[in-house]
Amino acid sequence: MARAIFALCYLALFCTRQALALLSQDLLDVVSANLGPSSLVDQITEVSEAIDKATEKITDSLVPTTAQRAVTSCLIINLIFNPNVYTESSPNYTDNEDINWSQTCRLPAACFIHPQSTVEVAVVLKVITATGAKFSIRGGGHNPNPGFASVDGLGVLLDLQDMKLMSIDADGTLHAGPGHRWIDLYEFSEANNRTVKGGRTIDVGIPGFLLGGGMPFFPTLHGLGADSVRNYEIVLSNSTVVNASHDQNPELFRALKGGGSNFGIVTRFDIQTYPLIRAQYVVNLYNSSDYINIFQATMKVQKSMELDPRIDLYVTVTPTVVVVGMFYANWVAQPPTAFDPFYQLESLVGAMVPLTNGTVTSLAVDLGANTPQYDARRIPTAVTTTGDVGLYIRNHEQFLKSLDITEATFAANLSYTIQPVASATVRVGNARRGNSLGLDSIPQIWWSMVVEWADKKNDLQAQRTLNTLDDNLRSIAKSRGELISYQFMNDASFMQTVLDSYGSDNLARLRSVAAHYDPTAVFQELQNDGFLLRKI
Ligand SMILES: Cc1cc2nc3c(=O)[nH]c(=O)nc-3n(C[C@H](O)[C@H](O)[C@H](O)COP(=O)(O)OP(=O)(O)OC[C@H]3O[C@@H](n4cnc5c(N)ncnc54)[C@H](O)[C@@H]3O)c2cc1C
Ligand SMILES: *[C@@H]1O[C@H](CO)[C@@H](O)[C@H](O)[C@H]1NC(C)=O
Ligand SMILES: *[C@@H]1O[C@H](CO)[C@@H](O)[C@H](O)[C@H]1NC(C)=O
Ligand SMILES: *[C@@H]1O[C@H](CO)[C@@H](O)[C@H](O)[C@H]1NC(C)=O
Ligand SMILES: *[C@@H]1O[C@H](CO)[C@@H](O)[C@H](O)[C@H]1NC(C)=O
Ligand SMILES: *[C@@H]1O[C@H](CO)[C@@H](O)[C@H](O)[C@H]1NC(C)=O
Ligand SMILES: *[C@@H]1O[C@H](CO)[C@@H](O)[C@H](O)[C@H]1NC(C)=O
Ligand SMILES: *[C@@H]1O[C@H](CO)[C@@H](O)[C@H](O)[C@H]1NC(C)=O
Ligand SMILES: CC(=O)N[C@H]1CO[C@H](CO)[C@@H](O)[C@@H]1O
Repeated sequence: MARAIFALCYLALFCTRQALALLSQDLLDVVSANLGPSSLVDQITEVSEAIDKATEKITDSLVPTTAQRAVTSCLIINLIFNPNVYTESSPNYTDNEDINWSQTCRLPAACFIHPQSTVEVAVVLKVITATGAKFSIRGGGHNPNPGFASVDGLGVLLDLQDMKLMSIDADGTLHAGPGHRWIDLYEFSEANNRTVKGGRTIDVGIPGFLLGGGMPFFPTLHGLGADSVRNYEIVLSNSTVVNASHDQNPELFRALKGGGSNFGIVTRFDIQTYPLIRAQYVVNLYNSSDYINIFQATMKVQKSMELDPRIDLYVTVTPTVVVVGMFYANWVAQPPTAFDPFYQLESLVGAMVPLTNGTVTSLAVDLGANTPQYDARRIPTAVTTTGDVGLYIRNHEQFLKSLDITEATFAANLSYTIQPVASATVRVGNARRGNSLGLDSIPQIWWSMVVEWADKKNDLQAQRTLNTLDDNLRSIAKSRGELISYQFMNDASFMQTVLDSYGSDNLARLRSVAAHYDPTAVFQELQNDGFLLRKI
């Protein structure tokens, strides 16, 4: 639709000229509609002539190129928001490129923009929509899919890292800006004797995690990350700011719980916290050759998760060792007997994290401190199944075959994680007015498979390997009647169609919310990439 309007305007040059000639006035309108500070009004007024002159770069060309749109956007935004805009000539430009977990995402945007407030986001978005520039939004930059929270030199990147806000109400509602990483929220909540449901790695960003559903520690206790969000403050495509909660814009509220970046730019999350969780945890390493016994133990703990919501488990399988995180939401004299199947295994080779009484913060910190950190190109894929030892064994046998083939062709690390999700996790979400994910309340496994490699020339090979791992698990599960269509956005690759996996009813609701709140399809057409409705 946005493109259609631009196309019409190419034909009638006058139309474009008229739309853009008013840009500086439009920007002032955005500031006043959002009660922005007078300093911002002054700043725009001061450079209004330059803004309107800059737009000539677009109005003067019959068919502006993608590059012209990006450059013009950057130029106008720089006029207003310097020094929070970084272009190729800025000394900090490469720092901006490198804020990403996977090397594949370190892309050279035409400019990196760091808005300082919601009204600045609204102004920047107005410039982007007026120039028709391609853009991406970045929170913590942990999504490993290239082009999602990164963009090449033909687009602009909105980096929300400076939008840090943290406060907590007497009722335990935490207000958080999108610029935080989970460690900030963990520490702040715990200083207030509360626990927030966030990522299991301290430097994962708040916005991407929550918009994708969010797998926290102890998911059986209070549901997924998104299920604890009470309100989103969001900038819509026409630069209007609204709240989405179960009282205001309830359909948008539901859509944002798992629907990703299809509806707007979230500028604040209001999150329910819980009385402080005392976490007892251990992370053990087992010899991978003992996989049959390890999977039997896994299945037994999964069954216990249905009975005791304080149990949390993850199992990461690598070619040499299996990493088993066993967490319990209470300090108990002895680890619960539910974990005995693992304690009884003879293949224990050591502890990555020894048995500790701590909190979710210390757990996340200890996990990070003991996980090897190194730069790599990485890509994950998400598969969901019901749980069954036979499936785990058959899948592992295929994994070993893929490993052999890969070893003979290129240097890569393959691994996968079994994340058990108890039926109660889904019930919590449903009780909180639902989310977009389309999950059934049954015990299930969210698999995350990862390929990691170093050399850019192996990108395609890595993708093929990942697809093989994904296909194998899917076909084994399907043949056993154990495949669930759901794909967990936070662990999914760009090759997957996540929103489609939520089921046709949910997809239809997401489409209708997008049509209502983004009638000109800015987030579909101008946004560079993502788990977008346009791709389905
Ligand atoms: C080491 C590691 C550990 C992880 N652990 C977990 C875990 O325990 N549980 C879990 O669920 N996931 C986990 N993940 C996955 C992680 O949650 C996702 O990759 C998530 O997208 C990261 O959030 P971010 O803000 O860092 O993302 P970004 O990469 O910044 O953004 C992700 C997506 O969200 C969009 N976006 C970002 N901010 C906004 C906004 N304000 N408004 C609208 N759209 C926005 C981006 O455009 C992009 O499409 C992990 C990832 C890594 C690399
Ligand atoms: C820019 O570089 C300076 C000096 O190296 C550093 O202090 C600052 O944090 C950097 N800013 C960003 C946004 O990377
Ligand atoms: C948190 O709890 C401890 C122990 O009960 C108490 O001493 C402390 O004052 C509490 N802190 C806050 C911020 O409520
Ligand atoms: C959103 O809700 C907050 C808190 O209730 C309120 O202060 C703010 O004005 C609301 N914003 C809009 C745009 O309605
Ligand atoms: C795992 O067991 C195999 C034999 O089954 C042995 O060769 C290997 O060294 C063991 N690995 C570790 C990490 O203990
Ligand atoms: C954890 O706390 C419990 C209860 O206070 C105690 O009995 C147990 O020994 C502690 N465990 C560890 C590993 O510190
Ligand atoms: C594989 O993992 C090891 C650490 O376990 C790391 O040192 C190595 O660089 C990785 N290899 C690739 C190709 O990423
Ligand atoms: C902005 O978009 C929203 C959602 O489509 C709509 O309700 C609102 O009226 C629009 N505001 C303006 C100023 O056009
Ligand atoms: C700027 C920044 O955060 N860069 C990081 C990108 O990711 C690698 C790997 O985790 C880190 O080493 C960099 O510091």
